[in-house]
Amino acid sequence: MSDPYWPDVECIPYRGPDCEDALAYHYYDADHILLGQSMRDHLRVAVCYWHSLCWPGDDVFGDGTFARPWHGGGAPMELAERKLAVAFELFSKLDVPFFTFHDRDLAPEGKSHVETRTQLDHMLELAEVEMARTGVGLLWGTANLFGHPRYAAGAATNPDPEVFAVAAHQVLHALEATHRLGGANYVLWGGREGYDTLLNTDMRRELDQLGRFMQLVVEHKHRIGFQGTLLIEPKPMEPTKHQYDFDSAAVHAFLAQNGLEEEIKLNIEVNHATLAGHSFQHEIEYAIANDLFGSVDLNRGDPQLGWDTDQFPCDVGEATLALHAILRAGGLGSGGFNFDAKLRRQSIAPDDLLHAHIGGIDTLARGLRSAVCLLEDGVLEGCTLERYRGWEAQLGHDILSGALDLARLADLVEQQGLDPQPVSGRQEQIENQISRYLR
Ligand code: XUL
Ligand code: CO
Repeated sequence: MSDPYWPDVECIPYRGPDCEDALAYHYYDADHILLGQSMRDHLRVAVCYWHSLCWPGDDVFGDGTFARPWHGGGAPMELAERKLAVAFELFSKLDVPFFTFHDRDLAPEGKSHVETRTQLDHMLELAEVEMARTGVGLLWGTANLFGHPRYAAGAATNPDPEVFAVAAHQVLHALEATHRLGGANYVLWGGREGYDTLLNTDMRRELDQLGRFMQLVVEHKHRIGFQGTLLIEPKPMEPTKHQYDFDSAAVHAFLAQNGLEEEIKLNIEVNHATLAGHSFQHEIEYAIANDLFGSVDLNRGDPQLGWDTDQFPCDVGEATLALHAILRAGGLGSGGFNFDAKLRRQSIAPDDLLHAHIGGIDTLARGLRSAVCLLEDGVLEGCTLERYRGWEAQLGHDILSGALDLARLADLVEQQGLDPQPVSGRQEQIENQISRYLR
């Protein structure tokens, strides 16, 4: 057992909004019941392994700034074991129910495929012990199909079928690892499934390869009896110029084309929505409207920077609207809220990692409290129902049921002298109302 990284910190308690202690939750009261369910079960918070434990704080211009003791000064597997101990110290001190990981976060790649698999197996054994000891569960696992140079031209969409095969080997083991740890979901993020230039890209071929890859994953999921949900995480670009999983709508079309709509749902990330030119709420609403909602990565971007800054969330209004939509649709199901979020490079003190998560989780908790109040008072339901009321009457029914064709509809307009009048959309009034509900 290595030394604790935060020796002076106990489990972060809930202290309420008036407490001055920064190492406490001010809004996230895990056992507090809202709409018949605890905040813990409503939010299903997860901490991610890769940014919080693995990332050294480097960027395209500079080296790592964090100097974590488990990042150097030992053999790779020894460091992986130290990292695992700190990871579970972090998860349990934050009192979160879940974590998320890529295969390579847990165990480094070995000199051969067999060694890689053996190393992952060893770390899974240790992770099982830590999960049993702390009660922390796995929200989802995934495979890193973008870091290794072999994936520079994509994994499933690579022009070389041998790369496809190696990616398949990797996903098989990451999926089985997720199954072994009792994961609630398995995520596929197509970080390099796209192109840098169209000049040498056969788009049709690459999309077919991606479709085949997903079918293989679905088949294997059923073969091993994994009950979790498969999720694709849309992102429009970065690292490549264009990624095929551009946004929820693009993934929807891809799933429909490959007969996978019943098999794969979506993991929606706030800043991926922004990068695609949408709001987070749009992506959530699109997924729900098409029965594709799965889970959320809650990290945000920066309004001035056009890349994926992966910042911890701090916008209560945004969290409120997302939670309102999710609650109205029946809740998260097997999904959760994952903090796929990075500290800023200057946040080098060990407790910065705690403050970042506390702030993010409290933002989410405030969003939940506000969304529950909005729902209980039916604020948005009321005005939305009113807006579409005409569709409940005879004309609306006849249009949608197919009772009227285009010609009969046109006749009816003349016969009845229809003269619909514009009505106010009342946007500002609704915005004011929402702002009064923010807790
Ligand atoms: C990258 C991203 C990934 C996925 C998992 O932008 O969000 O970390 O969440 O591979
Ligand atoms: Co993500």
